[in-house]
Amino acid sequence: RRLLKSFNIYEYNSYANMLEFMETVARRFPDLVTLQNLGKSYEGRKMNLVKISSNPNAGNPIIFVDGGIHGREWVAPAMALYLIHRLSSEPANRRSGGELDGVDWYILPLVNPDGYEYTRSSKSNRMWRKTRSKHTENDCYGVDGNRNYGFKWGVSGISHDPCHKETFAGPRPFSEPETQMVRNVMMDNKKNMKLYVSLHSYGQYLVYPWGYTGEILPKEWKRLDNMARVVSQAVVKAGGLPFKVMSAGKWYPAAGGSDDFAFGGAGIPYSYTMELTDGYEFTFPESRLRNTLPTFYEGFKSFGSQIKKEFGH
Ligand code: ING
Ligand code: ZN
Repeated sequence: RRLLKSFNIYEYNSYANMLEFMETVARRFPDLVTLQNLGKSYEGRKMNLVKISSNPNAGNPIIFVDGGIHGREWVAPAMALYLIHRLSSEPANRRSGGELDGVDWYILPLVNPDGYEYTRSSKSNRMWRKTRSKHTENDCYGVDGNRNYGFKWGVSGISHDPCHKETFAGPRPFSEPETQMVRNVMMDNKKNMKLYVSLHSYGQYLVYPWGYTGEILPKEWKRLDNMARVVSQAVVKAGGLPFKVMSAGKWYPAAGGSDDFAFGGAGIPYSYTMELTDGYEFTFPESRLRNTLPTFYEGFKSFGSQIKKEFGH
């Protein structure tokens, strides 16, 4: 049954539709879903964190998933919304052994709503990646949100030129309200937060710290690698493509990413960047969402059961 007349979970929705969807889910499942207003994006769009928990006072391990820090990567917020939809709407999830049994899910589906809406406007640029902030007198806009986090900020894979269209790291770490909000969610919940996953596209990679260098790995790299491989197998079993699993910096080094901050700055023990889909670059066809999003959901179920096994009580 459709939650909203104008809403289809297998479409690329507008920011306004996403906000309405979140509010509708929270209203329909008030004992399960709560919204935390984190503040506003640079252009003033409301940012809601969706918390899904069947027992919010139990001190369960928390899984934090965000998506859409890069405007053009449309499949990322679509997947985050689909995750909200599946987790909240299936009564079996609440029962023993279900996805919500002993694990809490915090989901921020669209970290960069300004950039996303910019890519949706016919007058602008479908390939926009950055935020839409302005830090100079000239006509250049935006910061790469995934170069703006304050862990080893600026040491690799970045530009200091505000006019650089892809990887301007910002005038300083956490210059953007959007990255500040994600940092605050991590820091405010670091005691129980055990897993962070940032959704991007494209390439079908599942990568872990460090991103700032390909020369060294965290001493815990093997357990990061193992968890990712189990997730990849679950996606394959559901009919999806396998993930290429490695450290982000071995793929290509870039500093100031959210996954490095989660792991090295906030001390979250498992942290990943997940690059969804392959073969279509940033324009994954809307018609393929219906068959593809469920395969990724099986990956998140695997994350959930692995986190529960290691940290649940
Ligand atoms: N990819 C990430 C990026 O921000 C990444 C992946 C992050 C690689 C950090 C290495 C280090 O470039 C996309 N799709 O944005
Ligand atoms: Zn990205």
